[in-house]
Amino acid sequence: MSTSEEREQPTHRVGPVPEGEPSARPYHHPAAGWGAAKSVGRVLAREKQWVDGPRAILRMNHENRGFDCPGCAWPDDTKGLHLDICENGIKHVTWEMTRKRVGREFFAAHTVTELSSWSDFALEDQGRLTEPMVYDPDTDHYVPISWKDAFALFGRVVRELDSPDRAAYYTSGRLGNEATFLYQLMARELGTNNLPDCSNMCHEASGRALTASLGTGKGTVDLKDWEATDALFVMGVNAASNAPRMLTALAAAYDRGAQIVHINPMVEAAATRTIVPHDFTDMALLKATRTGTLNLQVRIGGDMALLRGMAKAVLEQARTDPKALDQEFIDRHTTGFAAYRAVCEATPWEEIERQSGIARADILKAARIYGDADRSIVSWCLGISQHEHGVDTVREIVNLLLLRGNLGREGAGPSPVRGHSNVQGNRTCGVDHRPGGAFLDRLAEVCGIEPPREHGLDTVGTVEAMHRGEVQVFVGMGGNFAMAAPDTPYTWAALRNCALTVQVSTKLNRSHLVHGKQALILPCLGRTEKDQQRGGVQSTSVEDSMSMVHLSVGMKRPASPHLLSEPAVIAGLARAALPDSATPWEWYVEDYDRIRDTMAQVLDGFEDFNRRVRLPLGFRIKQPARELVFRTPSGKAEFSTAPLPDVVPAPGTLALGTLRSHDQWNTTLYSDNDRYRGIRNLRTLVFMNHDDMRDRGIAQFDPVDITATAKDGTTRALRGYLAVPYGLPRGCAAGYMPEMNVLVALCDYSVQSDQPLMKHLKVTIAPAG
Ligand SMILES: Nc1nc2c(c(=O)[nH]1)N[C@H]1C(S)=C(S)[C@@H](COP(=O)(O)OP(=O)(O)OC[C@H]3O[C@@H](n4cnc5c(=O)[nH]c(N)nc54)[C@H](O)[C@@H]3O)O[C@H]1N2
Ligand SMILES: Nc1nc2c(c(=O)[nH]1)N[C@H]1C(S)=C(S)[C@@H](COP(=O)(O)OP(=O)(O)OC[C@H]3O[C@@H](n4cnc5c(=O)[nH]c(N)nc54)[C@H](O)[C@@H]3O)O[C@H]1N2
Ligand SMILES: [Mo]
Repeated sequence: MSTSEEREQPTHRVGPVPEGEPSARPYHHPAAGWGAAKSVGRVLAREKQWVDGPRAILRMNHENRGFDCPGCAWPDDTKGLHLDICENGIKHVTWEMTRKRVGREFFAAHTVTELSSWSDFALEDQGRLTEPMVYDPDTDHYVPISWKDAFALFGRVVRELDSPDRAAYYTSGRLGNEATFLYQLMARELGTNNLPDCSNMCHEASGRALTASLGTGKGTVDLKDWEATDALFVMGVNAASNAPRMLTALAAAYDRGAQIVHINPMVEAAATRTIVPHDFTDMALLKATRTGTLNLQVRIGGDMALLRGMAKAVLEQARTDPKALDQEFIDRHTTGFAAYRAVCEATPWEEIERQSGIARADILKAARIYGDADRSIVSWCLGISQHEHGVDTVREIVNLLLLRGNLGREGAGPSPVRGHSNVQGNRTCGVDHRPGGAFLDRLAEVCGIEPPREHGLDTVGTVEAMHRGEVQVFVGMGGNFAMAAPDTPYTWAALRNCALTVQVSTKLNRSHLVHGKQALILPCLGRTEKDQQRGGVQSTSVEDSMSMVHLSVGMKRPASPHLLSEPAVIAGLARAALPDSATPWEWYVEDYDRIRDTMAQVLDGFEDFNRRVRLPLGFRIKQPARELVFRTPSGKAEFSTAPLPDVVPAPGTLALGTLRSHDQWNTTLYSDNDRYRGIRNLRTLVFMNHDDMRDRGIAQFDPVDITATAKDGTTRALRGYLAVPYGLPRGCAAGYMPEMNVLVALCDYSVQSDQPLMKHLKVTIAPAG
């Protein structure tokens, strides 16, 4: 294997050109509040959206009369969806609603080679795509193509493949449920389960762990539980930036007297205090509410040890206090308890302290909070899942919850914070490279197709297969694969190796420039836009982090008359590739109720879909684990007994995690600032512990070289990044995605979840050479 240094290294800037000199100053204001309001004003001004922007925001998330916020997957308020908005949701909506357009004149004026030197920010900043384009290799320009010819090109290439497995169909978690269902139907009717998705890089570990422990791939709690719980454990999430509406729930919990423990190597803004953004009195009076009662700065990857320490403490307590455990729950609903107790007893405190980086006394504090609470919720995001031992760690979360019967009752249970607004719905509706047999049987019966039974490729597998030439067609239904996937140069070489790449997108991005021999850009409607079909204005449904399914209806005039909806694009692709298909693709697109009627027959929990999705707040998909019904081999909730992983960095090395700044949405950048971490005008940075910097003779803003060593021994480097001292535990470092994907080797994925190790790179950092 060649080292990445020999491959094409990205040299473009990701964020915008900084507006001034870099600076790093601690942020002393509460999260949200006026800092957020000011930032919203700037965004509305930049996109020239003073009138439409606020109007759209008032229509967001409103009892099935508005559209679902295309931002994060945090659920809507339970009290009738009043104005529960957030700064980053507004940024995201206005990003889609911009008045700027990128039409055929733009593509005529710029070659792909020229555009490749532009920043990712500048590409998206051109505005909304307006018509289908095809790559012309003779001139190195994208040129207009009709929808009919674009579909025909796809159909021709796909029909010529020697196997349906030579194509892969990627989804980013934006896609509505109806389009998702059609998309997986197309792939399976064609004969492949190659359905890589962003979940493969996101919460794959959570899904696998919860399925193994509880027989469900999802969390079991909803917002009402958040409102009723006594203790919240918030792990590995930067909520103020990435799930800002969680701030409201945290503030309310604090006001109610609940305990809130934040477990994170960084003390993030959501761990301290907030001004609830939609509470106008609080805003006017600058009234801040605390959002945390205890902070534990765990070492990167040390969460499992911390959780085991808490469990050990609960078990020690149980020797003298019969109420420490919920023995009745354990006896009736679980299996494997004795083995788990033995593992906890056999794990020495010294090892727990060393691996977690937390002193025993502090672990005992957290354990006491857990032991004193009648009802506890553990919530988590990427800080837990994007690790080698992500599955074991999520299972350890469940172990801890089971000890005190924190499942199947109000105010208790596991609560993963999902990423994209419909990433959970994508899985529910069939985007899964490892589909279950029962689902395929129903799909076969209802849709009259012969779905393939062998597992397909996930994200990492797809990159490998494209590299080897085994996958020759890549379709991206949304997303920005070239930047989101690991090992940037390797992924780019893989995409360039394809015969055809098809990107269905709303805005220009890097994945249009890093393309196959033939390439299509297919522009689609955004969620805010009116979707007019033969049967009238259509709505689509989405599922949030807490399994609530509700309708989303766009109302804005489409950015261009030539845009198609995602279901229409999929139907066009499918008909071209499957001219004799008995699936009524065109008929489905005329009226999405017809798609929903089919989905109701195929998908568990979607009975009577069309009626229930029109209820004022939609409906909640039934959660067997919530009812204490466990679809596990034993029929019970299963304790796990994995040994603690060794996560202590080798001498001289550091553990580095990649994360998002406040002003970005995955690969979409809004600015070079990271307000809550006090950073301005700088993205090419690495946060380091003060003493780790001193040991290496590095001062603030010194340029450094970061070298990552992969599992296979190869190295990847980023040069000239600026060091920023930050309150991180020793041995831990952090920097921004997607820039740092250059450091993530493709072979560095978890053997448990196949997820790239985006939160745990083994690096050395030295003054720039
Ligand atoms: N505005 C905005 N909202 C978003 C997104 C966005 O980019 N912008 N992205 C969406 C998506 S797809 C997702 S998946 C989510 C992501 O939401 P997050 O999970 O918050 O995403 P990251 O920025 O990667 O931050 C990871 C957090 O985990 C912490 N962490 C890192 N390593 C560890 C560890 O070993 N243990 C613990 N306990 N913590 C650790 C980091 O300090 C950081 O606070 O947000 C979604 N919402
Ligand atoms: N190093 C590192 N890498 C990571 C992560 C990390 O923490 N660290 N996080 C991973 C995670 S959690 C995720 S989820 C992935 C995200 O990976 P992706 O989902 O692939 O990336 P996004 O940046 O969310 O995709 C943005 C693009 O989506 C398109 N888009 C926006 N709205 C729509 C729409 O309505 N329809 C369609 N068809 N297209 C639309 C736009 O063209 C835009 O350019 O990245 C992963 N990559
Ligand atoms: Mo994600």
